[in-house]
Amino acid sequence: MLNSFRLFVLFSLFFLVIFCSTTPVVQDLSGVWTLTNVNRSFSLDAKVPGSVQTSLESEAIIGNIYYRFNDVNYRWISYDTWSYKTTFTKQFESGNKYLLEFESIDTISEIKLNGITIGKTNNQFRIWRYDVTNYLSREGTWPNTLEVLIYPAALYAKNECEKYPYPVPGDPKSTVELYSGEYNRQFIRKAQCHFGWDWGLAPMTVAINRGVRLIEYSTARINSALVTQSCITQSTYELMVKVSLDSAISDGKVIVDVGEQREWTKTVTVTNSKEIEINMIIEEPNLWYPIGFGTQELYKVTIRVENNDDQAQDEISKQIGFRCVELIEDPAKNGGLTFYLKVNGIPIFLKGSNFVPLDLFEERITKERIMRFINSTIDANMNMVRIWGGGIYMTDEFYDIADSVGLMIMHDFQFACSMYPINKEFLSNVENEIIDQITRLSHHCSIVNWAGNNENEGALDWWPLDQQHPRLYLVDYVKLYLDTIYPLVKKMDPDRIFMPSSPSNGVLSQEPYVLRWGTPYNQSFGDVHFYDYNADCMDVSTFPSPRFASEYGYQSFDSTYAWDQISLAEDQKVDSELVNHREHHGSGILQMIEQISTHFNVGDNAMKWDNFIYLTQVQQSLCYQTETEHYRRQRSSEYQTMGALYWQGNTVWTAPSWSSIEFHQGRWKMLHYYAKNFFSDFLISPIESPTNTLSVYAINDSPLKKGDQVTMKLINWESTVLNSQELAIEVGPSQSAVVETLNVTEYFGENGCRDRTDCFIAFSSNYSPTNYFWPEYFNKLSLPTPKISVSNIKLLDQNTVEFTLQSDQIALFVFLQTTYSGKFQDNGFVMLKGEEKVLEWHAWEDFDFSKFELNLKVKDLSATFD
Ligand code: BMA
Repeated sequence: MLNSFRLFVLFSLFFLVIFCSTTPVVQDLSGVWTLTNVNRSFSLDAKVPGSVQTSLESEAIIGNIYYRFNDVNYRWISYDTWSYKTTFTKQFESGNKYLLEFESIDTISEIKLNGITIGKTNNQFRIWRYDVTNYLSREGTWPNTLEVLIYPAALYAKNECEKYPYPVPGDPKSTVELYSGEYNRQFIRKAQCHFGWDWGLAPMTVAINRGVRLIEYSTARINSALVTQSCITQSTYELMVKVSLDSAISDGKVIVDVGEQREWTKTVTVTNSKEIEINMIIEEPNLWYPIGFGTQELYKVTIRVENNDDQAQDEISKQIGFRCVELIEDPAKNGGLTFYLKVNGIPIFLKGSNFVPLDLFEERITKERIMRFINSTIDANMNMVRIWGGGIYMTDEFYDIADSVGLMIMHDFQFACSMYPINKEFLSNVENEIIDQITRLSHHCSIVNWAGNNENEGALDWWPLDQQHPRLYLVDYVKLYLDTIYPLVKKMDPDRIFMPSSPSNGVLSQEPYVLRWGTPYNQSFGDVHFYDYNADCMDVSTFPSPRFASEYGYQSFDSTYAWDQISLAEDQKVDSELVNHREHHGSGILQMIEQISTHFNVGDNAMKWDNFIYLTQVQQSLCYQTETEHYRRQRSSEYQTMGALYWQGNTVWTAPSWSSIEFHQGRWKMLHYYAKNFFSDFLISPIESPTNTLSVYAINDSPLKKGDQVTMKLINWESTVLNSQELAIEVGPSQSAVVETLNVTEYFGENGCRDRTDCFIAFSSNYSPTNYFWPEYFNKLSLPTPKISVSNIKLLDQNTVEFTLQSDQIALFVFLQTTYSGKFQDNGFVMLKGEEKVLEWHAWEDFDFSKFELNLKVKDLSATFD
């Protein structure tokens, strides 16, 4: 009797919960839809989220999009009109409300529900929501038909351009032709690199590229919650939560809880309101630190709406981390102002790369690929990536992972290398985009800033048109970034650093908000982007001495493995039609050849496909090493350089590019292994002055004093150690200091080194990777031809192979590759005669251990000798 009574109570409680629970019900509408083009010559099943291009590829209607010239061959797809259709049933409850949500549509579309147009979209970066209560079928069993018609983006952009009262300078004809790209990108809010870039194809994706859902609710639903923080002191934070409800709540409350154990909580009662602001003071939270400076403490913020009977109406949660990010612009030692970040009071040298979309077909950006990229970034001792303005705002996953590993993000708004229109419609479209993205992203502690755009301030005098009418375009620039975007950031995300552009000189005054105009490449203020392809990249005197180098770089080729996936044997020549088709940077190949010939012997062997590829990677690695170490050595100098983000971490297809990671499987080029070394938190870095003084720097990025024992060895090309010296060094926190100086000529002479072509110096230590001083370029030397053997190949665990390398002569830039994707413990290194090197390789995929040896290729510089 007692038992059945208990059951009865439990049952009643269960139903009470079910029927009283009024929280929104979400129906996921992603899945397989039907895709047709306008004349119905194509009809296929297509995944949503997904693009027309990848759907046609999976149904084998077109071939591999990345193969040979297919970027151009398949451009027709983007000129057709496409219809995505699905049906779904929904038990309609009168009195309830129904909302249809698209996280992103790419780009110009019309949305129809049961034949009626419910909305039109014109911005890939907005979240589109429609109240569809009046358009749903009232009969639960009767299916609703949802259709998204997507129109050609290039035609829309062309039309907008033609309607515009005056020209808006952007990519000229020569550039668009070089990229095999498309025109007028500045007239449409679609990822700007979809139109082609100097490292990328122009896929002109047509897509429902993120989630689609139907939300059913009956009471107050949380439409959005903006969660931001302001650092009052390093241990006191103000958390600001702005909740926007879908409909006014007449009587109820909003509760904000911080932490799993509700360490902090605040409840506000609400009467007849849709917009609710809750500010709370958080005392002494555990802080979030960038990687290398502490742990990443994260807290869950839960925002709950309840009615007066304590019944939940809606609830959402976001993950946050408390940290103080300050941009320090103090008078600098050499005039001008400093420009660096302090996080939680610690000055941080920013080390990293610039990020472009992981894939231009967004549906292919899996969590695994994001993880691989971010892990690769962290593995290479980087603490930051800059999300560049010509791509996309990434999905939440990306920022969640960055938050959890301590990777800082500099974030451009998505405008790049162009002037932009400023008509009413465009500006209001941008406003909504900024509101959507700040609302979605502002709680992420990894994001340290918002920047108005990439290089558009610099672009104010790039073209004849803006040179002729400087005021016209300057006024437009101010209207878009300073009068439209900046006030939104100030209002919505006031504690976040705003940079007008990258690069920029920062601001002259915050109130009123006035930029420090003039060339944004001024080294005494703000950040710079620096490229000089004609100068010798191993001569430090050609580099600037800025406060922060947020872009710099040189090109190289992807591996032969990557090219094998997308080309034929006939394409695999340095001057083939395919290579020229994919080299979008004017004179890029010639510049690589010039740079290589300055430092290496370039004969017939060097120009062979795989050797040339190898040489471009060796050269690229040396260029970035030289330039990055130059910036790092200057952290304590009068220049106070405090950041080096090279261009570019990743890329979007197999082509000559600046990237250190290939598109194909996210494999590391040689540069990425070098980055791991040149970004090491503790680094020994030698540099010779024009008067032959070698200064040996020790760079310590950590906030703790560091002592180390450095072994300095003078070695000749027969691998004889002519002199070996131990240096006991000590470097203060966050400092770069000279720990040893010597006169190269005297030191060589005294130690039996014939001349500069006879020897080099190696520096090894406990905390720094081995680094070298090369007194002469490699084409001046007579180098031995080593034989490198591989032995003791062992499987350490399912994913790790260990093996031993040995060389019978000195071997330079020893580069290991396998057909399997994975990463080596070290690569691109130097081996001395007789030296044994035990290395590990970590697999990223299943592989056949018995074939590992066969698949392991070892190359060194001698392969390029004639
Ligand atoms: C920069 C970037 C990109 C470009 C790169 C290489 O200035 O902002 O626009 O791809 O240079 O040219």
